[in-house]
Amino acid sequence: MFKTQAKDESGQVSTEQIVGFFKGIIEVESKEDKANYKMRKNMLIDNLVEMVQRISREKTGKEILFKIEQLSDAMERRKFESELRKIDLSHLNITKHLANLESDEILKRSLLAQTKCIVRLYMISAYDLSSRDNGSPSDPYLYLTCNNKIYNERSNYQLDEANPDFYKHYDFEGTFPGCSPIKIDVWDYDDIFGDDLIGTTIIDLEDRYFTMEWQALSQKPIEYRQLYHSSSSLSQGVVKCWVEINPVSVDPAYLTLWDISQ
Ligand SMILES: [Ca+2]
Repeated sequence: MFKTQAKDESGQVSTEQIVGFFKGIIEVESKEDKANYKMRKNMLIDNLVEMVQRISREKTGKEILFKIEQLSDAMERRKFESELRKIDLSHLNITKHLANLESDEILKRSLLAQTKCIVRLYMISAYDLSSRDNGSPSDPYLYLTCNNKIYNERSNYQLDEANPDFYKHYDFEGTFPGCSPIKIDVWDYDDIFGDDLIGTTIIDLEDRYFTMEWQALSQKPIEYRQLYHSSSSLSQGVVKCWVEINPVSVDPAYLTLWDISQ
């Protein structure tokens, strides 16, 4: 590890090496501001919860079993949402508002816990793929990697197609924090001269997992992602896809497996 030596700015011999990068949150604030913020936040949460419980009492005669601390748990969040549906409040995005208000605490808890998740990537289509063949469009296929798991769709390449449809989903396992990004490579199939990479896009999963606003979305947004190749600064095409991340502890009954097959 310390075999190589280099001189630093002061001319001293240094054996320092970069062996990794730190990713984290740094809070700078005054004690007073923090106390005020906490008080205001708790008041908003209490009011919101009280409103929900009042409506629940009126509609069903009982309160919803719910604790704000449970919002960091994806399973509990879904249970709470299904209770809100029963009293016709699902359209108000209450879970999302509560999760936003409580996001600092939820984030702290989820950063301290190791959560094993299923990462589900829905690949819809790609378009405007640049050609890697002389005089004809590429013959594209997907090559997907995440945490050492690989999906190689080489045998499903699509002949002369700059705008291929995929309509398939792919599951990966990952533990948060620490999950690697998903790497989406689109390759051009070529039996004679060898396959060529058309382009790559990388989806950061931790950014999504640790963003409460993203977590609270029951339908994750479709992403249009540009593909890039090291040989050019220009986009080599676009893939259309979306990602879902759910703890393995979540009961599949609470998860929707979207049917995107044609
Ligand atoms: Ca080809």
